[in-house]
Amino acid sequence: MTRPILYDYWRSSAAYRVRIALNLKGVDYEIRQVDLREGEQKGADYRELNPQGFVPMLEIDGHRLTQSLAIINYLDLRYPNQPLIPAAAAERAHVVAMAMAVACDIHPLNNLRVLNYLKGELGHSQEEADAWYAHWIVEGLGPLEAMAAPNAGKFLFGDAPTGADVCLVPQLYNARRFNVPLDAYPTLLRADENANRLEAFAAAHPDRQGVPA
Ligand SMILES: N[C@@H](CCC(=O)N[C@@H](CS)C(=O)NCC(=O)O)C(=O)O
Repeated sequence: MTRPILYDYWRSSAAYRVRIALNLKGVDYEIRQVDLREGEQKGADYRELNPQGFVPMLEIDGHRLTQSLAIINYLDLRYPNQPLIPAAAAERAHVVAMAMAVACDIHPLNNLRVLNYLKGELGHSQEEADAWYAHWIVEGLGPLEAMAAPNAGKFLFGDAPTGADVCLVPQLYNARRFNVPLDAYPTLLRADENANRLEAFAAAHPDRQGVPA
């Protein structure tokens, strides 16, 4: 069987989610870096493969998959060991809602192209872009803390990692990079700490990708 190929960027939080999921599933995969700083994602060659011009993209089983949540869902069905999305309907909806709170409501406001547009075409300063970043993190993490707390254990839902933790950990990594205070989110911090103790999460960390900053 050919090894899956992950089109990745070491600091991309959406790609970081997929690295974690692949590691949790124990999938042996190959990485191809798409250098976002150099704009490789916008080049015709890459756009032909992924019209959205984003990482991650995963080539697997003869498919070319895009969108991190869709990829995680595929992996969960394809490799049923270590389930990332619970089977029971209400639990499933809860875990997916937490994952989407990060992936759909926080991350898109803070990704590279949005920050570049603010600082470029719209002429905002780095300070204003940082304030924008922190604002949307705080707007998103407060409600996520409240959503998670009642059913959290070691992780955001119970005592095993789910897709919600897979989305949380990269988002908190990003928040720390931008010096956003996180003390107000004890449930999120507990899940993050427990997740980072697992090799599947630790090995997916940007600093472990062997790419110089
Ligand atoms: N919703 C997409 C978001 C993917 C995304 O925004 N990827 C970023 C890196 S984290 C990217 O490729 N950005 C390229 C750019 O902004 O030009 C997913 O979850 O996969």
